[in-house]
Amino acid sequence: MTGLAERVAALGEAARLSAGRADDEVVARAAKVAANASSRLAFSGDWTVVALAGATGSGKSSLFNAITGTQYAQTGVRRPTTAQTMAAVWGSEVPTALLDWLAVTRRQLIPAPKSDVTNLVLLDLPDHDSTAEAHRLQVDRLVELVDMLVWVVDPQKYADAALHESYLIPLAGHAAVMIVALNQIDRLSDEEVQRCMGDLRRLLDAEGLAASATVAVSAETGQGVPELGRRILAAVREKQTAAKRLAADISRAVAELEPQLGTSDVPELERKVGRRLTDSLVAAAGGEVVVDAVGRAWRLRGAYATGWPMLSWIAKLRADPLRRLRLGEKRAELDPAPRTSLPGAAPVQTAQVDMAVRALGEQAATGLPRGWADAVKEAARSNRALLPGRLDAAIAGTDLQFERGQSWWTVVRVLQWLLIVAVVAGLGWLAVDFLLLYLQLPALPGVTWWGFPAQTVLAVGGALAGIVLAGVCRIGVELGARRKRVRARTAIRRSVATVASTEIVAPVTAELDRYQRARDAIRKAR
Ligand SMILES: Nc1nc2c(ncn2[C@@H]2O[C@H](COP(=O)(O)OP(=O)(O)OP(=O)(O)O)[C@@H](O)[C@H]2O)c(=O)[nH]1
Ligand SMILES: [Mg+2]
Repeated sequence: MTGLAERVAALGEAARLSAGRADDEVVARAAKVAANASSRLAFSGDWTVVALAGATGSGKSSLFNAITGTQYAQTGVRRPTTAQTMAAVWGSEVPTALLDWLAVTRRQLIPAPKSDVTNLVLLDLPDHDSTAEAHRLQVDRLVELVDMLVWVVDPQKYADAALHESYLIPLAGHAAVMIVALNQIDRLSDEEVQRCMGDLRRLLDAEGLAASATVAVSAETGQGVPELGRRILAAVREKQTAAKRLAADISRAVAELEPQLGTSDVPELERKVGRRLTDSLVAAAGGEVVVDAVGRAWRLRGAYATGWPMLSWIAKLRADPLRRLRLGEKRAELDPAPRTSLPGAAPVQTAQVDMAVRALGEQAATGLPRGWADAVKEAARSNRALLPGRLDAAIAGTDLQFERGQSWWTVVRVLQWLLIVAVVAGLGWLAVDFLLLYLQLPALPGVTWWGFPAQTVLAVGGALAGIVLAGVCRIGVELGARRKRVRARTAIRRSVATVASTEIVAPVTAELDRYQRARDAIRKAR
C-alpha cells in the first residue's frame, strides 16, 4: 500500500486547509474519507472485508449461508429479516479491532479445516431499501467502509432505481471492487437467466460499472455459488482489494474537492497596491502632520540656537510643535507602549485606508475560487481595528533623527555670545568715555580700528555681525529643516510600511500560502 498512506494524508491535509474556504459538505466528506482510510490502513492490510448488500428478500442471508456452508444467518419470509450485520470470519482468529471499527458485533469464526481460505471477513448486511431507518443507516455506514461489495439482486428487482441511483451509480468509481450477483436463478429458465444477465450487464455498463463482474447464482440450489466464492477468494488472495477501495475513495473525494480549489495560479501581490496602501496609512496616521512638525520644530529650535541672542529668545515663547505631539523626545528605553498626541484619522482618511485595504484584498484574491477569495479579503481586513493603535505606536517609535546635525548650532551660539560680549564691551567703553567727558576727566587713549574708534567697531560691528550671522544661519537652518522633513517622511513611511506588512499583508500572504498548500496537497492526493 505504498503511496496510499501519503495520498490519504494529503487528502486529509487538503480537507483541513479547505475548511471554511470550500463547500462545507465536500470538505466534510473528504475529511471523513481521509479519516476512514487512515483507520482502515492502520488495521492489517492482510484482511479483506466483503459485504453482501442488496434489497430485502434478494437473498443476502441465504447466500451468506450458502457461501459459509452454515446456517448462521437467519433467512425468512418475514420482511425485513436481517436487522444486525453478521460477520463470518475465515482465519485463525477474529480480527477484533477491525470488526470493532466496523461496529459489527455478531461474529462467527468459520471452522478451520473447512477450506484453505484465510483472512476473509464476509458480512451479511441488512436491506438498503428498508422500512427500518436503522437498517439503511447501518448499510450506508458499512458501504463506505468495507473493502469489497457483492450486490445481491433478484430477477424482479435487479433494475430497481433505489439500488442503481442511490448506490451503484455513485459508486461507479469503485466498480473494480464490486460484484453484482443475480440470485434466485433457480426460479428462471436458462433462457430467462441469459436475458436477465445480458440486461443487467448492459445496465451496469451504461452506468460506468463495466469493471464490476456479474455472476448468476442460486442460494437455494447452490448453482453459481462456487463461481462467486472463487471471485471473492481471488480478491482476498490478491490482497489489493482494501487498497483499491481506498484509492477509489480518495479519487472520488479528490474529484469533488479539487474543483473547489480552482485552477489559476496563486496571485502575486502587486507593489503598486502595497504602495497605495502605505500612502493611505501614512496619511491616516498623521504622517504629514509629523513631517510638518519636524520642519517647524527644527526651524524654531534652530532659530533659538543660532539667532541673534537679543531677539532669538522670542522663539522660546512659541510652543515646540514636536513636543506638543509628544514626539522627538529621547524616551525611556523601556516605555512599553509609546503614544503620540496626534489627532485621530479624519473620516476621509479612514475611508481611504478602507479602500486601500479592500483593493489589496481584491487584488490578492484575483482568480481564486469564491470561498478562498472571501478568505483572502477577510484576512486583509482581519486586523483593521488594530491599525490606529499600531500606526500610532509605530510613529511614536520612529526615530526621526532629530538630534543629529545640530552641533554647528552650539558653535554659532558661542560665537553669537562672543559678539554680544563685544557689543557690551564696546557699549561699556563708550559709556566710560561719556562718563569721563561728563566728569571732565581726561579721556582714555583713543584706539582706532580700520579708521573707526574701537569702541564703535565693537558695539556696532558686534551687533551687525551678530545680525548678519543670524541671517546666514537662518539659511542653514532652513536647509536643515527641509532635509529633516525628507528624512522624517522616509522614516515614518518605513515604520508605517512595517505595520502594513505585519497587520495586513502578512495575514493575506498566510491565506495565499494556505491556498497554495491546499492545492499542493490535493495534487499529491490525486
Ligand atoms: N427460490 C429461491 N429462494 C431464495 C433464494 N435465495 C433466498 N431465497 C428466499 O428468499 C427469502 C429471503 O431470503 P433472505 O436470505 O432472508 O433475504 P435477505 O436478502 O437476507 O433479506 P433481508 O434480510 O430482509 O434483507 C427467503 O425465504 C429465502 O428462502 C434463491 O436463490 N432461490
Ligand atoms: Mg437477511
